[in-house]
Amino acid sequence: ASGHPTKYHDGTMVPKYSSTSTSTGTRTMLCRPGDGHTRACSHFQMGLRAAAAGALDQFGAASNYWHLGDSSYESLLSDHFTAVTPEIGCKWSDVQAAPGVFTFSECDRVLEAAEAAGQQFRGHTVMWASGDSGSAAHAWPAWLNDTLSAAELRDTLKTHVQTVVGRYAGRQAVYAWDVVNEALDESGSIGDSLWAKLGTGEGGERDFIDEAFHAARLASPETTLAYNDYNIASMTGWSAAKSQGCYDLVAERRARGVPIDAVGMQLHVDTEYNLVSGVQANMRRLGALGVEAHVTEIDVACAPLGQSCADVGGWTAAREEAQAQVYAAVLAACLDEPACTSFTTWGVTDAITWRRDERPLLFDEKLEPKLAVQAIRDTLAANRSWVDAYYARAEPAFKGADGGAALEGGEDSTLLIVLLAAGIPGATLLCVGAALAARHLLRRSEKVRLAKVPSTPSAREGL
Ligand code: 9MR
Repeated sequence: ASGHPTKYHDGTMVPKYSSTSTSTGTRTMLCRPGDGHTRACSHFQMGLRAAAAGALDQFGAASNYWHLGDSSYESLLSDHFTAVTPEIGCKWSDVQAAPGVFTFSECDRVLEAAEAAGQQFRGHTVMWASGDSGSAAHAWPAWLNDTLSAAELRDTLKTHVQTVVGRYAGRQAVYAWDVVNEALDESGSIGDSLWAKLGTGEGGERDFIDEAFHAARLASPETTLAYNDYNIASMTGWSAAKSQGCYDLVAERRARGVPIDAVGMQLHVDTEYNLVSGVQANMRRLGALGVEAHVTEIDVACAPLGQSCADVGGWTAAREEAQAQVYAAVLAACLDEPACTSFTTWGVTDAITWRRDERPLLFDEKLEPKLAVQAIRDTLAANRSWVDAYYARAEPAFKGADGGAALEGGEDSTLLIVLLAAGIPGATLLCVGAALAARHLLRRSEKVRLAKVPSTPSAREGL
């Protein structure tokens, strides 16, 4: 696109995608009914947007304002997604790079493009809790440091939240804000950060999380307010402790009247991810708390974080298929849980992503659809073959007779995973048998479904 930077913040080059020639000129092939069939077109016939519209409140993608104005990129965004989240542009360092000086042009640009395309918008992210992760460095202006006293920090936080959330209050397209991002450490405790200066919330004083959510609610009473984090999605397996910490953080604060409406599960995962049943169980327990679960940043890399495709034997057909299965399984979990209303991928194309060597998104570097597009289309159309394949491959113990993804309890899977990890074959077999028998009984009994959680706070209060 004309005018967009050629380098990322870290100095690496912004990759270029190339367009496919069609009879209508040079434009990336977007398949619609009646188009001539190429490899890409045989994957799908029309945009995912229409298929997703009735199934979810939002089927979104992170949008990068650098690339707005590029017609191929914009077409992909608007043909396939009902909502966007600004990947950059609305973060602290973007909107208040200098103390008291607010600049909203980049954030506005993403919102205005979404409005023009008839899409919804998720504000991301009002504040970043920890300053220690690599990506957070970009979102954390240098002036926000511990030379500020506790009182100054509290004022700074309240002013920032109210100014940012307040600016967009009443804009129809804005369905939610990620108010606090990444406050928990891997053990599930609130991590160490500058904000600790505001106290721990004991003795009636508000900690930074309380303060941020109260300020956001005050600024925009109708917006759904979310706590957003990574490694909190599954309540089983290696993320169980952090997921529990997130649940406790939300439950305890809601009990005190802190307005947290939703939990954003980032879901930066890879093709070997095998905890989707635990994600679904977590969505259910959050729903029981009256909280929405949003899949906010899913991407499924070919390799674990820090590795590239080359490190794991290259990008193969099997990888692409496994990727499609993981997308389908998480989407199915979301579709099956009334608490899960929103599903957002962290970008659109492998050409524009923070995991540039790992091919994590739905469209490839030439903006052509990958198998994951077909998997999502099929799953939205209630064809669960990709989901069945995921469970058969990644979580065989939980593959139901109908291939469904439902897991009726988290505890037994945690035990199973522990036993598997401990390598106790006899106990594992017994446990698999018990889990299958329990599933059979549960499936026969009447399933109590949660009432659909309304999407606006006022509607929720009316319940
Ligand atoms: O993908 C985003 C990348 O382009 C930015 O440089 C970085 C810092 O602003 O943030 C990345 O997005 C992060 C998101 O805001 C929060 N969750 C983790 C995402 C990946 O690091």
